[in-house]
Amino acid sequence: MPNLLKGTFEGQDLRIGIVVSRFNSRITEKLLDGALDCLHRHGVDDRNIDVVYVPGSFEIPLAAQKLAEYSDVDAIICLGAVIRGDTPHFNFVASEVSKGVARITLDFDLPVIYGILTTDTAEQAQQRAGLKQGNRGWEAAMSALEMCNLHKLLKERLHTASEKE
Ligand code: INI
Repeated sequence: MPNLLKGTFEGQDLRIGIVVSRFNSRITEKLLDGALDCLHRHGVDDRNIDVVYVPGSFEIPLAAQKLAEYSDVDAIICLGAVIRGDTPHFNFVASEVSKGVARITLDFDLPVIYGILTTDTAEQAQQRAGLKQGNRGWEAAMSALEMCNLHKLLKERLHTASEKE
């Protein structure tokens, strides 16, 4: 039987940062509601949650980077909605935000969760923000909880392993 390393979903004692875009706020507020509901249900205290608003998804990486650099959060959840029908530069905004989030998570060795919807229509985004297709904010919060706990576990294991050498 191999050693299984899995993150739990326990939220007690975790500190979480959330960066949420105001662009398409009717959708992103639903994502935020979903994320907060998930964190509360898993034991994260409101005093340990910082919510940072930015104008649009393009600005999410800068705010996430500041949280990663200057706060003591265990994970950051990024929430936004980029809708193809709304913008001729859909590909540009979607690609910049995904590159930014991917860079920060590795540069800061911190779970930074991509909870940004990229859809063709507002209707598709609504479906993924609490209607038929679940709530991407809730799912992003679940990923944050799991990755926080896995990250801590891996750090402990690798630290212990390196001490033995
Ligand atoms: N920002 C979004 O989060 N979603 C969009 O669909 C969107 N559209 O359609 O343009 C959008 N644009 C704003 C962008 O993120 C920046 O805030 C803006 O360009 C200022 O830098």
